[in-house]
Amino acid sequence: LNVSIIGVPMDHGQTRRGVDMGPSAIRYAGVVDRIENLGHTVKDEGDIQVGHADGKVDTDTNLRNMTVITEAMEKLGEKVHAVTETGNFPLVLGGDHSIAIGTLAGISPNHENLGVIWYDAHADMNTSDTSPSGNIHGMPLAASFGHGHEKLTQIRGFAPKVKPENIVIIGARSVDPGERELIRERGIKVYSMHEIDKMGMDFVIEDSIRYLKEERKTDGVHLSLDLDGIDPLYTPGVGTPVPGGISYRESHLAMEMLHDSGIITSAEFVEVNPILDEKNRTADVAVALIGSLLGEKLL
Ligand code: DIR
Ligand code: MN
Ligand code: MN
Ligand code: MN
Repeated sequence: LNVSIIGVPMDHGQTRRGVDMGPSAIRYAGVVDRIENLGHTVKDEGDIQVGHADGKVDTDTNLRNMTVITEAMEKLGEKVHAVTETGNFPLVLGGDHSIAIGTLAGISPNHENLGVIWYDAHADMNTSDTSPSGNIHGMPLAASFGHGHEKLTQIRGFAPKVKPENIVIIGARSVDPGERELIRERGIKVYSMHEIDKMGMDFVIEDSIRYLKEERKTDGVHLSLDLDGIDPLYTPGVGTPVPGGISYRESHLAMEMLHDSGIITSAEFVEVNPILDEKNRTADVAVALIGSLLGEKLL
């Protein structure tokens, strides 16, 4: 594999500063060596330029830091698209989860029928109308299937980036009322913590692969992994920790099974905030999981 790393030092999609240092924290934790040691080649493409923002919620749209985010997402979308055109595997490092809007805008045109796995404590399906916070990091999944304010849905001039029925959410345990309604209405497949506890991660991933590959017949799957999907015991350096999450072992199993399936064609790891962390533990977990996703095995 030829892996292209793209950093997105952005914290404007929520209100806790420091997640803009996520790409640095993940690089510091050794992501390049970890991937190269698996026999892949790595090109670090550097960071997308992100402007400054005043933290205000736009009164017309109820979107916080709207302009600076949409500008950065246009740039990220262009960059990710250029990388996919070279045939490299895009690995995007966040940054808060609003960056998924740009990543998917870049990936989507190279697929007829893209699938998405959203590994997260949250559904990230709010809109400017339903959001309790105005924080765009709570909206990227809705925006990507074309739901929400056109400022977010129309990045790179088209919508949707993915069909709602090609999405699988894994690890959800904090879902807002508007999101719950949308999940039902659009038929989004969700494996919440309830299903993970009851059926095990082995079944959940096996069934997600079956669903996306055989039933939905996707021609590539993007993994969007929010580190808050994992239990804050293991990943304390995130802005919105929710207890009762996916374990470290379950997450490695999930990444290993996804690797073996061969369905993953791009990935992003988001919400690493070294300021809220203990000795960069969360970036260390991100790098370990990236290793498993890209083929690391004990034996
Ligand atoms: C909440 C939190 N649902 C919101 N979302 C988070 O602001 O829309 N997503 N933390 O990762
Ligand atoms: Mn998220
Ligand atoms: Mn193209
Ligand atoms: Mn989350």
